[in-house]
Amino acid sequence: MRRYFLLLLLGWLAGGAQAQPDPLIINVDGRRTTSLHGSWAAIVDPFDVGYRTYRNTPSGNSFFRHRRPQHPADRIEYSFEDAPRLEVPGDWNSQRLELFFYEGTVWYQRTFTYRLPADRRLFLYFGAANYEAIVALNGQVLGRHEGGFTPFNFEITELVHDGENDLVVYVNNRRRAEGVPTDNMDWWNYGGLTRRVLLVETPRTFVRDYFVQLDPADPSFLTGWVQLDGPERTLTVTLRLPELGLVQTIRPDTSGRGTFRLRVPERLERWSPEHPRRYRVELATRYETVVDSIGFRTIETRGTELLLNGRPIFLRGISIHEEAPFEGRRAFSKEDARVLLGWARELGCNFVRLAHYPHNEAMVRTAEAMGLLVWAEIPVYWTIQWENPHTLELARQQLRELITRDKNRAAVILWSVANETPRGEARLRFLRTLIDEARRLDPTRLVTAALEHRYVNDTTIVIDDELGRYLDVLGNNEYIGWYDGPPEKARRVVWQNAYDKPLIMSEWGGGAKAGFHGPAEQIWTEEYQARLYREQIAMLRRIPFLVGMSPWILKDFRSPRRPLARIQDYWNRKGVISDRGQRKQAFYVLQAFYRELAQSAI
Ligand code: GCB
Repeated sequence: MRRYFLLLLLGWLAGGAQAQPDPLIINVDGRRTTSLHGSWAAIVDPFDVGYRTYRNTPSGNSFFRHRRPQHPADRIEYSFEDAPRLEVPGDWNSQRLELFFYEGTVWYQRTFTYRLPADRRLFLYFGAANYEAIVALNGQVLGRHEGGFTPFNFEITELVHDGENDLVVYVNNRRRAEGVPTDNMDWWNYGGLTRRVLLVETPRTFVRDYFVQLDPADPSFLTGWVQLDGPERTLTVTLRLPELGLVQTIRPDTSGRGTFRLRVPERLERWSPEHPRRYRVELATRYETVVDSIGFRTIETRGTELLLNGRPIFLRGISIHEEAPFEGRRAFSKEDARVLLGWARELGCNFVRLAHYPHNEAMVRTAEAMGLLVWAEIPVYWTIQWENPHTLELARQQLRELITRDKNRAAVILWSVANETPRGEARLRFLRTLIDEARRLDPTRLVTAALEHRYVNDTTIVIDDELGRYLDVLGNNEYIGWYDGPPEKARRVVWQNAYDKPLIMSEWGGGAKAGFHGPAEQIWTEEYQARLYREQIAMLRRIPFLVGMSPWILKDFRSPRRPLARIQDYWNRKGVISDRGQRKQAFYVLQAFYRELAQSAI
């Protein structure tokens, strides 16, 4: 029934809501943009009256039409003009108490004025909307996007009016069994226009996308491609790296795609955590110059080693959710990123796992500027619908959008395709498709996943998940001392690896309420968590094929799965920093270990 209704709805929207977003424009920071941030009208619509009638048929008075009464007797039972308002960017849960647990529809609306010159194009760009968004401009539906953590854009060149324009966005964050993520996860399902919303103005023909990296096969060369969009697809593009004195002319083919390969001078300084050097990169046509800041490095494996710029590296990491410091809301700003990543630096990290979904672009760019290596991930989490082709397509689309956005970031070394997924044939097929896709889109990085392990006997654990065959780097989550026995169990455990590949312990940890003190045997105390950290560290030191770790987690984060009153109160308390920014004892245990590792690495 539900499906039937959906089909009907999609049909009624006359193709509009079925329409996919246009191909993604990358590096919007390097373009001419207008912010649509600020206060938007927001109608909370738990029963979707904005698009369906009491007979469950599509409503002729959909909110996309944004009608206003013309006569005193006009009955229009909604009003954007008088609706309460929400800040954009921002999740709705943290902005209004009654929306704290809300999962459903909110209709956003605002106006903007614009004058688009005749030779220019205009796009509406969303950093992300969780989970499903349908966008309408001046009463016309542009299309729909599914997936709460990746960007999308629609071209509005032909629809935008000279002067005032009316923008309506339907956002629905209902959890869905067939979705990515599915309906069961350990984080807050923050809904809304959670990231930036921009107008992006371009020339008729413009540089939509590009990839500029060292050639992994021979890093004395820079290779890549540029993708033009528009009528003049064979327009000449000039690639310039002024600090290196490099200039290259690129001649795209009739599909707008042009490739290049050029030798880099000896003096090129590689990007690394110690020296996060980035170069100005310009891509110019006769109509525009797109400027980016790109670092160059190599990443590869050799047996169980991980090599950055040809040298073995140990990843001193921490896992992070995209939640703001000091408060329970989605993070979206540069300032949020600076604080969160600043804490990681204070810990002594050279690596962050941005769990469990693509974080906002400011996080990745700030990590790159600070010299933090990044594990980037899509929300293929726990038990999703492995047999469902729609689910696979969704996962693939999100992976594509993530890689498209971040493929020029030197900080990103790992694409992770899954977290704690159950072994089985259908899952293997599903994830292999994603791994192939990641390699096809980006041959310069390594592919990983956070796996689970198997006890061979009481004390021997083996990582032998068949997915390991297809990954470059193994990730493994383990909770010895929390879900899996007491912390001291770690003393007896021996880890085995079925593959000649490096391992990152992508999660381990336990909960503590900041300020709660007591004996180290007492669960939820800072002392218990610190004890667990000491035991874990002693164990991890003994694993020869270990190349890094990202303990769970930097900061306490909101989760509906954590109802224990007075301790959790809907926060997952495994942070080494509390939701208010207090460092727990475990923070200092980890910091001391990372300082020691950093010293010995010199
Ligand atoms: C896990 C999950 C993570 C959870 C964590 C926990 O294994 O990957 O998302 O939040 O455990 O705290 O239980």
